[in-house]
Amino acid sequence: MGKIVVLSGAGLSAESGLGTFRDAGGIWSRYDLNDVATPEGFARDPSQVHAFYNARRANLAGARPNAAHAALARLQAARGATLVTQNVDTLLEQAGANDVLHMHGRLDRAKCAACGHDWDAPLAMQAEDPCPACAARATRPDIVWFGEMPKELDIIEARIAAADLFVAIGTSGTVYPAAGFVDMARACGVATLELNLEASGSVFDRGIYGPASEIVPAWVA
Ligand code: BV8
Repeated sequence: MGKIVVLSGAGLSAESGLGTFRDAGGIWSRYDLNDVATPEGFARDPSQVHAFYNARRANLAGARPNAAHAALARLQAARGATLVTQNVDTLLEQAGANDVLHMHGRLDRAKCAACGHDWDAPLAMQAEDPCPACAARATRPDIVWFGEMPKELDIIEARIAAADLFVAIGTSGTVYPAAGFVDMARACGVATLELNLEASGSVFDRGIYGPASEIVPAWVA
């Protein structure tokens, strides 16, 4: 198994209690993503967006990595795997992983909407918090919202093109450009594998299905 690139989604952290987005009862069934995960929603009502992410930051504070996070940290230590995640939680880091490519940002980081400065987020954040660099009262979560450019795309796409195996774990393959990574891998002749609770509908060479905390350690072993 030469160079491996792993893309993870909310299913990786589901068994740590962080919830997913599009499963029954998921986050998007309780919140309108246009209100809490778009720049327009933030401009309309920054307090509502901060309340949404403050609640998720509090949820994360009580969560622990599960066996799947630990297995991916081991895979990275043993094989130098590139860990890309759509998740904004830090459970992979808490399990010992390094250099995780958070393409949708991170809950533990804040950003100034005025000057772009970013810093470690407090547990509860509000828009009136002054930016440490320019003092503007334009604090926002350092999260990639719909319509915003994902982070680290160049390095992610270069790693996928040069990989021997692309693995997607716990993602519904709904959100682009992440959902298109498997097609890019296949176009580059890279083998593809899906690990999920059930088939997402995207086309992979192979699939292993079951709860991440069981199938990921078994696959990594
Ligand atoms: C952009 C914020 C411009 C963080 C999120 C084509 C190309 C480019 C863009 C688009 C395009 N078509 C449409 C677009 C626009 C849009 C988009 O994709 N819309 C969709 C809805 C159609 N994309 C964007 O706006 C992106 N930006 O386009 O910029 C651009 C881009 C490239 C080049 C030039 C210009 C921005 C996307 C990021 C938006 N931010 N969230 C946050 O609040 O968390 S997206 C949101 O969905 C989350 O970040 C989440 O990570 C992401 C994906 O969801 P999943 O992780 O897959 O979770 P989901 O609930 O859907 O599925 C869970 C899965 O787990 C299921 O498969 C389930 O079976 C499985 N599971 C459950 N339990 C378990 C399990 N598996 C294993 N074990 C278990 N126990």
